[in-house]
Amino acid sequence: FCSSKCLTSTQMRALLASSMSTMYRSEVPLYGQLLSIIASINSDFIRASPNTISDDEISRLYVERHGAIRVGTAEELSLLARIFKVFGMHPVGYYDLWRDAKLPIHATAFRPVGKENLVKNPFRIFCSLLRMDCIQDGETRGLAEELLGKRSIVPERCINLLVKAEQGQSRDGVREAEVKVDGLTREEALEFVERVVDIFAWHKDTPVSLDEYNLLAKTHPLVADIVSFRGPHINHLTPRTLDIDQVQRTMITSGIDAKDVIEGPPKRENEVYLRQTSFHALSESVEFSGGEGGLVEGKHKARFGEIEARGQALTRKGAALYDSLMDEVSNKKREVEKQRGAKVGKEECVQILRKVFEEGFPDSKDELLRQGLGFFTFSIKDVETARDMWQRQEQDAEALDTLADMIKSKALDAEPITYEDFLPASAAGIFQSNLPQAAVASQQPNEKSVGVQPDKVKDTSEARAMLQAAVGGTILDYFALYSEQQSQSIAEVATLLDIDMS
Ligand code: OOG
Ligand code: NI
Repeated sequence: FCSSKCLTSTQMRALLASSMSTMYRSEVPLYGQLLSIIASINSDFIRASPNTISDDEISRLYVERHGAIRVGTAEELSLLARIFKVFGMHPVGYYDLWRDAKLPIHATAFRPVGKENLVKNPFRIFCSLLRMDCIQDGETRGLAEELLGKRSIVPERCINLLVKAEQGQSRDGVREAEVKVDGLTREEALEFVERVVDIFAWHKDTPVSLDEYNLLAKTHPLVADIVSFRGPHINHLTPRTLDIDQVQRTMITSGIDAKDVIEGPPKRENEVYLRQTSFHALSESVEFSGGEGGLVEGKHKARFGEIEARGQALTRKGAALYDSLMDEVSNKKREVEKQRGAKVGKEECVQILRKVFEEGFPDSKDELLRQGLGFFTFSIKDVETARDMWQRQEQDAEALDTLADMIKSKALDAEPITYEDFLPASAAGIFQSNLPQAAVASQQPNEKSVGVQPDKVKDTSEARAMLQAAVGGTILDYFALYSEQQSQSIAEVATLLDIDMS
């Protein structure tokens, strides 16, 4: 009924991202300071090397952000999955952080799918779900279940608007751009965005007492963060930077309490995957219930600011190579520490990482393509040469080699596909660097001190099935999405050259 005046899911996503950013800047002023550091470093970078960044990248530079939230129950996650769908954000990827880092959660990321949607606004939310199966302490579990059972994170008005929006959703449109949210009038859509942002606001008052909070936190600080509050407050937002190494240095020289090292791969000529760093979670005052005047002052640490730099998406083969090199880095560090009997310093960590990747991971477009390590899209530069080379290729030639040869001969151009997802090990590093030290120590086999001592932990496929059911039945596989994008690009080139390249 709302014809041209209703909003598209992309427009709503853009509004969501910018309203969240405004809210977070006022809640966490240090995040605002981080944004201005990034803006000036990005400008310096563009001025110094104006041709290294594409027009698409420039146009989405200041909207490229992600945020993270943590929810307590499958029901909460289900509601949020329905809400994010209205914004064109779909669950992609499964992250088992218990398996990977002994954190009592698992996660998916809600994000736009399809090139056009990503170019227009790539905002995504990393969403963790508490895993009761990872909490052995009965008292903690009981309290957590009671608190979560009592709260409702989405107010009734917001649910009504959601239902209206869903009634207008006639088709799935996961990859389509310009999906109109025609169940809502323009006014209702704007109100919906505002009410959705409210779900993620910070509430300094909590219905739990200090003793209850301490019980939850002793089991695991993440449990306390997830169940003690009225809602799933946004715990960080992440703008993009063109020079993450410079941001890291500037944070340190500006006296910001930054993370020790940048997560992810080292700096490369052809950037791959995702590099991230952050300032540590702030200690914020909280009003616990109880006490004389009805409340007790205390502290809680959860909210921080993060920066990301995205590179090329890796194929399964590239991802396996990345993982094995990361294992090598850990082994090398451990070896050095054992020999020396002391921890390796930040600088040395960076050196080890750089060396292992220099030796083990190709850093030229040609090799990344030829060895099938990274995903690309292709465009034609010289039709005649391209057609000629394709037709002359040997019967049993590898398609990737042919493409690489065509690029060498300037018949084709290849553009790396940007990685739009998350890295389990980096996510674990980000979580851990923002937890109190006692909990970090628990990553070692001795977990007794924090009380997360599961005996009935679900295995990854069981846990995944549970999360998948909660988000509506499908978690998209990001390898499949990138691979689809690459194949589609090859098919388009083939059509233009009027040959069959499949
Ligand atoms: C999420 C941490 C993961 C990332 O960028 O890897 C994450 C959280 O702290 O809730 O956001
Ligand atoms: Ni993050």
